[in-house]
Amino acid sequence: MDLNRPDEREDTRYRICPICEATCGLELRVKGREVLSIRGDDADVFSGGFVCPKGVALRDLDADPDRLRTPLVRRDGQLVEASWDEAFEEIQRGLMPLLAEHGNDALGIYVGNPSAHNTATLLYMQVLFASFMTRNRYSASTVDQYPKQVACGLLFGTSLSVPVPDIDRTEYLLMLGANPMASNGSLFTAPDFRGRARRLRERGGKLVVVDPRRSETARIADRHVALRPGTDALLLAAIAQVLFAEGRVRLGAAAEWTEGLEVVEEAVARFTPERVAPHCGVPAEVVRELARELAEAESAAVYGRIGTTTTAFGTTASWLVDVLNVLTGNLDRPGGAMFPQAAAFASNTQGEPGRGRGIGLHRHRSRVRGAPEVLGEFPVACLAEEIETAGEGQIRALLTVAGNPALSTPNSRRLSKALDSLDFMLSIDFYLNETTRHANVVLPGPSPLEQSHYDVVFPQLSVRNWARYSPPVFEPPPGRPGEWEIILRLVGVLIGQGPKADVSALDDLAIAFQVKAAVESRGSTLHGRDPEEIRAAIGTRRGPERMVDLALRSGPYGDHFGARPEGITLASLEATPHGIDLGALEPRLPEVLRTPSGRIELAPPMLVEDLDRLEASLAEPTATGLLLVGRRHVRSNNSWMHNLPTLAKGPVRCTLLLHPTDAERLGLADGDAARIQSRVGSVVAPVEVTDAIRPGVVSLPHGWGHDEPGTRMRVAAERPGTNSNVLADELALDPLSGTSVLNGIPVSVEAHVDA
Ligand SMILES: Nc1nc2c(c(=O)[nH]1)N[C@H]1C(S)=C(S)[C@@H](COP(=O)(O)OP(=O)(O)OC[C@H]3O[C@@H](n4cnc5c(=O)[nH]c(N)nc54)[C@H](O)[C@@H]3O)O[C@H]1N2
Ligand SMILES: Nc1nc2c(c(=O)[nH]1)N[C@H]1C(S)=C(S)[C@@H](COP(=O)(O)OP(=O)(O)OC[C@H]3O[C@@H](n4cnc5c(=O)[nH]c(N)nc54)[C@H](O)[C@@H]3O)O[C@H]1N2
Ligand code: SF4
Ligand SMILES: [Mo]
Repeated sequence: MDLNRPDEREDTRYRICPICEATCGLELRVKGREVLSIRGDDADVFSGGFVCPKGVALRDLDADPDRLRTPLVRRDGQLVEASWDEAFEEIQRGLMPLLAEHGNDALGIYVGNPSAHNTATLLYMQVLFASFMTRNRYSASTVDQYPKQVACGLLFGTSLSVPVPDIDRTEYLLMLGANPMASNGSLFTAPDFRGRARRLRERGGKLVVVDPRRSETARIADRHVALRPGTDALLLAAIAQVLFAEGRVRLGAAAEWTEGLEVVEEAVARFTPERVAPHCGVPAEVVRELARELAEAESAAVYGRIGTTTTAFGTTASWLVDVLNVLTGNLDRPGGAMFPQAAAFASNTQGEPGRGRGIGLHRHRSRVRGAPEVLGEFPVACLAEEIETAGEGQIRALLTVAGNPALSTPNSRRLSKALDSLDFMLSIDFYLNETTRHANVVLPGPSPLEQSHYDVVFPQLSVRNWARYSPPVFEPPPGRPGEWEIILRLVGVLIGQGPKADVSALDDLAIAFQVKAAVESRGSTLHGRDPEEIRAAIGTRRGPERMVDLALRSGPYGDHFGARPEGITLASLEATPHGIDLGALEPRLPEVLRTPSGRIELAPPMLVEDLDRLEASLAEPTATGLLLVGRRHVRSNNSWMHNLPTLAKGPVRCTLLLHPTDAERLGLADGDAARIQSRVGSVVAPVEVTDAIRPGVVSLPHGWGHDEPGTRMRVAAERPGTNSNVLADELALDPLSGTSVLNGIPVSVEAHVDA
């Protein structure tokens, strides 16, 4: 079928939105190669018509004249347009001598957030990592969710076995450090949070939000607890203490599968509400009430997100969230915190049910700072020093894929400088932005509307089970490779096949490898099957489609290549453009577990020991200065949608929120310019005075600062905003997960006087 209909007739297409974790189904009206309009797909089995302004703005993204459509190659200091062949020859020339001389670790790789929403980059970067080993792997995960993944990996055995709140059935939702009214949910795939929260309250349930700011979510909640930033672990430990002390612990069905309860009881005993109250800025009585409400609710779920993870105790706070789910009998039961069962790609549906190897953690250390490896990566906060510091293992070349670390990671001024000192840098990205401007070669993938879509990650984090697939809305222009082909061609260079490697042959090799793994893996639904038969059955497809088909068909709902003829295949998803609903979440204990013990390891020694560090924080004086936190807005997405006109319009959003008492003390008024200073940097931002923020706390969103030279984002540059990560300290980490402290950064604020 010719998707770009030359006859210019209007047509309707369906596509899952690839922007955020809500994964809304979209309905697009198109004419020829043009998008006429985008709205929510009412018939989508999961999102039911919900859409936000960013989904609608995919039209702007598709049409954006600044979006790169051709590779860029640096010639005489300037990035100029080049052919795909020229670009790959330049990569061969610039990169391979460095690797030959210094080894693979000389290439650092940073993978950014959109790659988790892009089937091609997600699946094919795995191929790249399987065929090219470097220790120097980094990603946005260490400025985001790694604390939760580490905690869940230790408790349940795989890093994506993250319990999600069963919002559609729960009677009580305790939410910490998350603002799904703006973010649309994270590690919690739940389109239309507002509607779900409304129904929760209509059936008599309660929503409680813990956040130093009266966020959009706190505004629709039954109760808002404005704690001091960085103290969630203390609050959660104290809630656990109350549950034990008042004899309210009831494990329910999880009891049979849980070990370490006594250790937890003993370890949290010292965190009484009275002790933590001054630090949390929450009265002891409120802590007790929260514990009692949680214990007494018919069903309840505790959920924590970025405000809890990007703090000095991120992993411990994330652990305690699920400790509370276990202690109140809410883990793995309807209305509690449950494990989705994804149709494909989930490690907790693979291998032997109920037992596994657990996760890899702290297996080696970074060269300069000695920071521990976490789930195969080093903290991105170490990236600059690994580039700057000479010696064996130094990063001399960098690959970035769908990432903008120059805005998104701590002490970004230092990192920007470091990027300039690289011998070679390659970016796979479709904008010339604050990061890619440093590159020697930029390779742009096609418009998202020219790529197919199957969510690899988010069905593993979703409030219902479902399977949905979108074919490309448009065909890419002739000669324009898909992102999977770009990555495979790069693999060809990296493994020594040169810039003209046979991409198709590499793809065949990759799938053959996956089929082999599936038939050889004990516990796989394909164990013992003939690999030739499986390969033949999926052989007509190419690229991500073939991998998705293999994963779906061998997955828990799959047709198992004939063994379950009624099961799902990619073809059955193609025949259902609004998706297949696989039902409400169901209890999965003990089969979901992949821990070595086959139990929920509720008291991992690393986390129990960290409670000593947490207790020590009680001895530190509560800071008298200001603490900086972040926030999100529904019309913005991290650092990269600011060039889209329909999103960019409206009031200036990159403002410093300041409580009236702080504003008065500092002599600042609405609209004044404030200078904000931290240990590592200083920026200027306009002030917005509001009582929605806790006194002593200021809030500035991240992802702004589009006024660097050498970028090509004309709309964004009109209102560049301020880069808050100039203030974030690259030395401040949660030591267990290597994740940066991005919330609760000590700062000083003063009136800015123009020199
Ligand atoms: N201070 C502070 N800092 C933060 C945060 C915070 O809350 N506070 N949040 C952190 C979090 S949660 C995250 S996830 C990170 C995000 O950090 P990053 O992932 O590094 O950055 P993004 O802003 O998401 O930039 C995405 C880049 O991918 C490109 N891109 C978009 N779609 C595609 C695609 O389909 N293919 C390719 N190849 N490229 C694409 C865009 O052009 C852009 O350059 O920021 C983190 N930084
Ligand atoms: N519109 C929009 N949607 C997005 C994104 C976006 O940039 N824009 N980014 C996407 C990404 S990559 C992610 S990871 C998710 C994140 O999704 P969420 O985790 O929901 O993130 P935020 O909306 O930043 O909400 C975090 C809240 O934590 C609060 N907070 C700060 N410090 C603390 C603290 O110490 N303790 C507590 N309890 N709260 C604190 C902040 O005030 C803020 O209200 O959103 C995703 N969705
Ligand atoms: S909430 Fe908005 S950005 Fe997120 S998936 Fe839905 S339409 Fe896309
Ligand atoms: Mo994120």
